Amino acid sequence: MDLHPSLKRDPAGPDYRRFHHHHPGHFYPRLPSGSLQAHYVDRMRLITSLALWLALPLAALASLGCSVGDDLAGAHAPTAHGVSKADGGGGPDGGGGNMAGPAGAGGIDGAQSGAGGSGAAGGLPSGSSGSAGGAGGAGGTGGAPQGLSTPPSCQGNTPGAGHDCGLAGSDDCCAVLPVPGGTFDRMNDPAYPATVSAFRLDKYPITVGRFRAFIAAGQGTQEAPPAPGSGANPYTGGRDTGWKPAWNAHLAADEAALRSALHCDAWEWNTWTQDPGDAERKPIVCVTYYELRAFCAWDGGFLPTEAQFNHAAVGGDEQRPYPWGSDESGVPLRAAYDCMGDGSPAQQCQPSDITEVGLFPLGVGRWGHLDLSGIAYNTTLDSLDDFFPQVPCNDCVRYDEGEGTMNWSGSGVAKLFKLKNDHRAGYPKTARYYFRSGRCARAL
Ligand SMILES: [Ca+2]
Repeated sequence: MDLHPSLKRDPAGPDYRRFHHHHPGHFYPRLPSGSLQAHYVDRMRLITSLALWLALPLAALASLGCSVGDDLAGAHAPTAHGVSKADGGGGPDGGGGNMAGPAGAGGIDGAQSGAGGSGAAGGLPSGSSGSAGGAGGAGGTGGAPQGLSTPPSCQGNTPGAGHDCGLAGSDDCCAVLPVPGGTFDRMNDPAYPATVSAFRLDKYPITVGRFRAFIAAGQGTQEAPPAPGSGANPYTGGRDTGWKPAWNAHLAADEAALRSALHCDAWEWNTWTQDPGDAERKPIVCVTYYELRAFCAWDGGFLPTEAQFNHAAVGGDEQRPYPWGSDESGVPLRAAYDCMGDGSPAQQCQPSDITEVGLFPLGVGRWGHLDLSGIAYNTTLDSLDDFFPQVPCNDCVRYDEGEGTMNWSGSGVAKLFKLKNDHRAGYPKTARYYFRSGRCARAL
């Protein structure tokens, strides 16, 4: 039986501890995923219990049931598509289970119908917790740029690059939210304390629509590389000095080459389409560390350090196990993971499991950011020359010319443990994966 291409490349599955800086291509056996998924087999029961737990108003409950019902209806259909069984645990990102063949777009309908039913469901975040209420407020930033002008990627107000993101389909895809400075324990481990300065972080991963604007501006290739020194993260004690001309060689030769490269996955787990389509609000995947750096430099930002990203994900001194907190009872409603993002049961893996951004407001982080876990890994600035985080860390970054970089958050096919804020994964900087994306950070 044919395996997913990434399984052929890497039978153990690319993951941290598998990629070693000095032995690129060498991977260790993956960790057993245990029986976590056993807790999530009955989505309807979950939905009911979560709704009761939230004590939602009757109207909101009805709305939720409707939208999820659509998800389920949409998700059952794709199971009829050709599905190739890849051994459990062998999933590209630890996902395992069934890896879908090409096509299988049925689940997308489910996701979109879920979003369509969101007019009322938009109230969900404020009903879940105080911090979630902050996310609702953040949606309001769409109408009024905060201080700085709209990032270049959203100035064209095109699909996925305007005000059509999130569950309600009206949030600013380029929303940027402040993250207060503070001291916290990286990976929720007191052995790795860190202090970060206040900064800003994009609410969402970079969408296909925003990356399309980047390409339309003639960017991202050797024909128009970033200016030397641009895109430097200013919260690294001067260690990140921005774009280096030597990196130009890591960019695609021209636009045609870039467009082709963005179809990195032969099984069509790509989100990029040559023409604008149904995936404009999905995260751009198949991008390299260098392309993400170039994008963020053009868009007025820079890649976050892993300390910055983890700070936002754990909610600083709240030390949340997951971005939303510690609750594990309703995770399928908080993040796209384990191939459930399209509403299907666990491990029914389809390209639709790489969902649009912002469809899981119950997974909101302390400061309003969404998708801090799930859908696709967030690439950070840090190089991978040592597994252990740096100590001490005061706006620290591990920054060199190493081949690997550190990534956080798990993906749409990742097991639950990879969504936790103590999980990070190393991948080569120049590699392209359907489960890796990124988001930009910005100065105050
Ligand atoms: Ca699925």
